[in-house]
Amino acid sequence: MVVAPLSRRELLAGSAALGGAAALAHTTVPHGHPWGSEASAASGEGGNHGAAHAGSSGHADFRDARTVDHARNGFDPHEIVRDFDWGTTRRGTNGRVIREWELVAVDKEIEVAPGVTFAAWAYNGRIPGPTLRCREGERLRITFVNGSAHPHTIHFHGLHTAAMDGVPGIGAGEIAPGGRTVYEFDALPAGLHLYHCHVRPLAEHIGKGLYGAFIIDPKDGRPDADEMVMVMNGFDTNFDRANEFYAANTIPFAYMNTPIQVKRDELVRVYLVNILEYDLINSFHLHGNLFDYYPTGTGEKPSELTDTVMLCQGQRGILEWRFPYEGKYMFHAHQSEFTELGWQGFFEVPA
Ligand SMILES: [Cu+2]
Repeated sequence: MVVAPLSRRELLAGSAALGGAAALAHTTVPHGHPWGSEASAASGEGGNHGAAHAGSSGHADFRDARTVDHARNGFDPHEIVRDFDWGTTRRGTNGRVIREWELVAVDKEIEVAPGVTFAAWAYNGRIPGPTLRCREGERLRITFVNGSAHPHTIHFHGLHTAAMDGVPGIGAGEIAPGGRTVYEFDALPAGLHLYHCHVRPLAEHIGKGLYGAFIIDPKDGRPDADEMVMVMNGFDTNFDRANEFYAANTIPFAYMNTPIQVKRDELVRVYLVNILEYDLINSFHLHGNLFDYYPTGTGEKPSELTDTVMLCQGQRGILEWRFPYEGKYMFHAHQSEFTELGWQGFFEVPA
């Protein structure tokens, strides 16, 4: 399919003369946002935006309120947000826990916005890949199987030997299509880390979806909380090295369409990772509240009580707070462009 050279700013501004996939993308890009109708005026299409502006309902969405078919994708951001993969464990001869996972890289078409499919590369068929979770001091074994038509690796953040670093030319290096390797190291240090493919061109191998969160719990654990993982990402659907869509956990507006339910006064803990390609920074902003922020999750004391953090690619941190009042509270990137192209959602606190 021939794709018109359409920039995301042109997408935002609106353009009637485009054909093919670009026009399809255009119809799905939101022209409304929760705060008013400025975007409508900017688009030059008057009030012709249907559901996006209907009744100023406080809802941002795709045109005609269409949604992505999560079942067809094989994953749902509402499940991913609370899905932690503890793998399987057994005891080594010295009694130490050995924790194991298998990650398979696949080429897979994913509907990243209603009617917009993207030729993704994905670990275990989902973006982000599984949120790998373990305890400090365990021995970890990750079997990597390359079921993709391209060479890939898994590069983990954290402490390990050079041979286990998952980069080209060192240790097993690039894993060819059909190949496999085992990455093995100790779970150190406790904190919030991540993993991603490290094959060149790096922007393509990350931008196509090969990444996930990697959590090492402290030996004594953390206080009980309603825990979630949010991997901030985006998709360059017209290959101009700029993103057309932004999200936490892949699908734009997913948590606007269906807010994340949380309990009043309960501790909420969000493991936040930024893996966004093509943009220098990303951010997380919470409405009606402030959170304790633990950079990289490695310290016992928060660095800050705030309502906004910014992260460059690969940066991550743990956020903790409680909602003292009922209601719907927005969270989103505080770059307005990212917000309007999908990276926003709601927490809903029932009475
Ligand atoms: Cu790769």
